[in-house]
Amino acid sequence: MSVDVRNLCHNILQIVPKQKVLNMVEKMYKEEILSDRKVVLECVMYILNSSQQLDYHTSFCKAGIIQDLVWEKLNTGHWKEVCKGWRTVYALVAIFRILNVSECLIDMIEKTAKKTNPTEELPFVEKSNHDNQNKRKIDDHSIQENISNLNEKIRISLSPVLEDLVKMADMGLLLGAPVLQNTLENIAQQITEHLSLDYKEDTSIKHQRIDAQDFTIQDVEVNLPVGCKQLSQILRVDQPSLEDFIINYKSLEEPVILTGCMEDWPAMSEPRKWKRSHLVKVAGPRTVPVEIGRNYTSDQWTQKLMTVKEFAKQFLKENPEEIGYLAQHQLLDQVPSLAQDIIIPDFCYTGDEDDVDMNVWIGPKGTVSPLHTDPKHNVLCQVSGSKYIVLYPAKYSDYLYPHPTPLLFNTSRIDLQVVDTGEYPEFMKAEGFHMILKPGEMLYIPPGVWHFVKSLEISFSVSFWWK
Ligand SMILES: O=C(O)CCC(=O)C(=O)O
Repeated sequence: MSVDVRNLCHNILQIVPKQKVLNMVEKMYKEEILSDRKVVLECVMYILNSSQQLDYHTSFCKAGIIQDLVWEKLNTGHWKEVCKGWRTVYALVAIFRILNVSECLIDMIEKTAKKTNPTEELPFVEKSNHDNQNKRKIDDHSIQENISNLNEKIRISLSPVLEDLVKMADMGLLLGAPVLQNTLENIAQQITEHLSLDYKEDTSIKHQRIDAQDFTIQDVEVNLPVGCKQLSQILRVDQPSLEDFIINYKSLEEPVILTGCMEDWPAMSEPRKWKRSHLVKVAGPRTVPVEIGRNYTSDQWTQKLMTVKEFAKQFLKENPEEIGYLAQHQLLDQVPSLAQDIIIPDFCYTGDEDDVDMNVWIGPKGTVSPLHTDPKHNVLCQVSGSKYIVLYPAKYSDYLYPHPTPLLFNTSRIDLQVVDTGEYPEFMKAEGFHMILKPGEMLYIPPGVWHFVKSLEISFSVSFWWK
């Protein structure tokens, strides 16, 4: 059902009333002992208290100055040493600014509806030819009706403003501390759902191939130098029972490909099939961290924050200029409507804890996760596109030359695509496996098992880690 912009803004104001934000800031102010944060909190209180007197633009800009100042605090020194207090202030100011814009939009829509020519007066709205053709006199006695007409007209043109609000909420979520019970999550989700109603596929970019190509292992396998052990194929089992899985694979820490276990995932078939257009529709305005570069061990590797829409446009195509990987990101927690497309496999509930870490791995052909290990059980589920994967059992760790640095201790120094046996001679003793993981297949990777993963085409995967 279509929600108009004014209703949407009212909903946002109901998620968290301004007074609640003010109460929290006042409480923090009373308890704060650090003098510079006390000054910042005092400024936030001033803006919140005087927001009735200040015009929207002034209070939005003043709050922006404070947010920039706090941003500096968040970006000084190591992230893990950033004080939680600054992160809380950052999130609170983000909420305030979103509420401020929502109030402004409501005011603008209501005032404009009373005027003769609505679009003439809209401060944020670019007038389109279509709007100009549709000029008509607004009857002062039916403001409500005019508001809905107006809403219809400005829905699309206000989209950039609403997208900015989602960005503000996501930045508050990514950099801020959790405050006021999922307020920022709820705001971002509501606006994203609203925007998805107007989603139109971007036809300027070639459509991605939806059907997975039929690769053979000979076409895509890594070329190991003479003297190295041949890679073996890995077993595929169709819909094993939980008992079978536990006895024959999990308890023996044996990797295995599990087939036929994802058939009921909404993400595997229309209308919720995971592909570029669905991702952009459901999560387009959300801000996510994207890994840019060959892989995370290379010198040119970097991370950038961008919206899902920007990521899809720049990287989810057949020949992107560079590789961008939305890797190991908890997108399903960030965008709950996307989580409805997947079903957590029962295998994940065979451990000591019910907590399951879900990460998405989305990128074009050529993304590489270098040979590394993780400490938890994992089922890597391939939703769309195929991946080439090499595994080495944990017992060969000494032959795989882990990096000596604490940050990369779980990653091998060996680049499987160009193995240098002169530098890493012990590698020749390691016996591994390889496979092509196809859409609809899950790979069980036991803890400590080394894995190298390369996408063969545009690929969407989800990993589930559990203890
Ligand atoms: O798919 C990838 O690129 C890597 C997946 C991975 O490393 C994992 O699931 O632990």
